[in-house]
Amino acid sequence: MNRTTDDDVVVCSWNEWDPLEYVIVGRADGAMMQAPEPAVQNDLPEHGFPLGTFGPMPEDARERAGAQLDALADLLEARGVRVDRPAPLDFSREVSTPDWTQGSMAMCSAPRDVLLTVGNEILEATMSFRSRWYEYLCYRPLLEQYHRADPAFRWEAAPKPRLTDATYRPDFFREWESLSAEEQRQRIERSDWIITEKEPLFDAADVARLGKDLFVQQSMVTNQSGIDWLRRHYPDHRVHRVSYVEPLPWHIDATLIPLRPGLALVNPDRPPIREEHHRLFEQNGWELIEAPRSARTEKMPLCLCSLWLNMNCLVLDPKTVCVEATETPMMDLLDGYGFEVVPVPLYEVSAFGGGLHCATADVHRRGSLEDYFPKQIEGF
Ligand code: DAV
Repeated sequence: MNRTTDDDVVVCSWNEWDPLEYVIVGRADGAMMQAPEPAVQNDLPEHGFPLGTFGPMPEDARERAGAQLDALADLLEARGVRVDRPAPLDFSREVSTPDWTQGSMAMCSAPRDVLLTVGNEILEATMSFRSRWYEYLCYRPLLEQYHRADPAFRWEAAPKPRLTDATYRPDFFREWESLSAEEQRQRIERSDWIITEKEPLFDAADVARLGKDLFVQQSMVTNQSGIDWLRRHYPDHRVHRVSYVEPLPWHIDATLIPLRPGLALVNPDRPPIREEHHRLFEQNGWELIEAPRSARTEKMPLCLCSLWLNMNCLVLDPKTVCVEATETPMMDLLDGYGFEVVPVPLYEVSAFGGGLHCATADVHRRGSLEDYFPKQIEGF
């Protein structure tokens, strides 16, 4: 249904590039290096967090990241985009369910990980870290408000996972380190990661939205069962299960970034496992551009993402794209493709969950549901 003429539309977004009118921008307040849990092993002794330790992110780093997120919100508002912000919890608190107790939560700087907007629906993802189990609460004040304001808004939540020990492969990280390159390669090809198939799991940031086609990456935080759940949840979409040659993948938004109809960025270090991936794009007239390497050679202290965050752009409309302000090679590339490139300083946020795409979640883009891949491939 094309709802874009309704005056009362609050929620609607079908893809990653239609003109952005309303967005959520994350916050760094209270951010924690989360307590150890089966899915996460942080070992950063040189930056104050040796294996097994946790605690508040350093106050000066948190302030710098918070200031960059605030400036991003201001920049978007100055360009006419309406911006909402989440309500942080006390992330230092221990939390529990009947099944487990977790020493702390994490942060709310990456709304993209939690909220999946498809059409007039926002779906709260299951998440797969115990430290992120309650993160959806940061967005509840906003979702309640949208639900009151927009009679067509569909507010959905995926089944909350149990996250018992049966959800994780024991000793995964130790075992991974002990594998030969060839054994690692075989596990990459099988998408054999830390989470089991016990229950459906996905992070919203493992989904790339391209109109009728949703590309969902199987990863350290998204399992096959989660992708099956999404396929049943979106019967009018085509859900493609994808994976790439990448050790320990999490989130598709530093691997495949759609820019406008017919054009997407791909990661030259992470080719797709299945050849059908590129064939599907090519036979529908899409051009795939290999992303240039980051202008940086070193990651921020405490950054758990890769340098490929340079790909993690936020498209404002099919002619305008926000790029991290120091990523000159990426800016030059997109400039060459005719985009107006908006440089946005966001490097400080990289230790707080990601880049421009991670730090935002769509509420409304002006556009309708379109089919950009009319020629499908059987079984992909
Ligand atoms: O390549 O490290 C980071 C994306 C986080 N949302 C990467 C993926």
